[in-house]
Amino acid sequence: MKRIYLDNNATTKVDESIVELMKPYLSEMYGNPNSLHKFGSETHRGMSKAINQVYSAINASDEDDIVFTSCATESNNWVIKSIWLDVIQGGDRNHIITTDVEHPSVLSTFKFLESQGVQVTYLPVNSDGFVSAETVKSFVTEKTALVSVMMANNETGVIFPIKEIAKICHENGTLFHTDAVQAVGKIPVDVQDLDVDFLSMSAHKFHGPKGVGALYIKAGKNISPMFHGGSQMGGHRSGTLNVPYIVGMGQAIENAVNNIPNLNSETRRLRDKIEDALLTQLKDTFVVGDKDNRTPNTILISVRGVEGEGMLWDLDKKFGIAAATGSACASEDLEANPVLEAIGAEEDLAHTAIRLTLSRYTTEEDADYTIEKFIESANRLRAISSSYATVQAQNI
Ligand code: C6P
Repeated sequence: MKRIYLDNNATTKVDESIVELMKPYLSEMYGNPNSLHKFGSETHRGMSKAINQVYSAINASDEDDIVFTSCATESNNWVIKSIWLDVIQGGDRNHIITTDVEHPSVLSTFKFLESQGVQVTYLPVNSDGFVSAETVKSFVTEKTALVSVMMANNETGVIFPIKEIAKICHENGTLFHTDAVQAVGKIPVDVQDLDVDFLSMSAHKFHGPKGVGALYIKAGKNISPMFHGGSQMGGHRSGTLNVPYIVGMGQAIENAVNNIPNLNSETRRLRDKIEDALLTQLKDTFVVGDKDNRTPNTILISVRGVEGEGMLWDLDKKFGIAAATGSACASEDLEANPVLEAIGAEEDLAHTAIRLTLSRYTTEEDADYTIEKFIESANRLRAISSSYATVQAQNI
């Protein structure tokens, strides 16, 4: 059976060249980069190169900080909880803002702070899954310590107006963080132009290894460390550095940024091909978000009358196509898709989401096969769906 991987927003295949680059750092080059001997200096060189690669990929300035973490979940938790410690506790700003559609690593952290007495505003999205800068503006006050809005949504790919939101925050003396996990390596990210204070990213979303991420910290915006200890990463995050993974992340981000034009032409063409074919050949379907305002690899499609989990099972077991019903970390709970809920879809419809996410490795043949099998599967499941029979009866 064929195996087609269309779950690239959950994680990506590690580039072969990255695996090769990491290998020596897992065998003969094992020195601690903070050691003063030759073993240390050779791994230190690899580390420094990786830091420079991350700086250039997001156009950070020399005075800014890039701190490697274990993943974006850590980066998000760290920045949000540190602002609580540093700014909110004991200060006169006790309000924070995020959106209804953030990744759980942001939403759950906001929920935790809410349980600790912080006032939280969860911004609604419109029917396109979009949050406008005006919406943010209407909720920011002189009491707002932090706004955290993702750069691109992991379920829909919808891109949020980060530059405008950062400007509104700064006019009010509010700090701004963006979770750019699904943006880095897919669309240009220039931290100086966006003028964000903090930005999270994760290597495994752009063909790097899992278990390594980073937090960008704008010059002068210091936050308390989450891990206290040695002086690694300038004391921002103590603990011996994971050199092989950091080296892998550095090269992966450089490769991904160089590939952005190709992703936005070739991968986007294949994405649009699949999307257009499904929308025209299957009745009662819709895709969330304006095509021109989405990351080029992402489709979140609702197929009325078809349970997302049933469709996933069919695609995977019968046809070897790996898709998702949404975020991988919420895949075991069989809950409705949170983005479809946030855009106001009724209960039945909110269970019909399928996320198809492509990568630079997706081929024309993969796209054609997916179109054929997706339609076959949707039609078969609809034929045995009582809820779709009701929809059809209403349409007569
Ligand atoms: N989203 C998805 O299926 P980690 O794995 O901790 O490095 O990244 C977490 C994370 C944070 N923010 C966003 C926007 C994300 O998409 C993710 C990971 C995957 O959508 C797995 S849950």
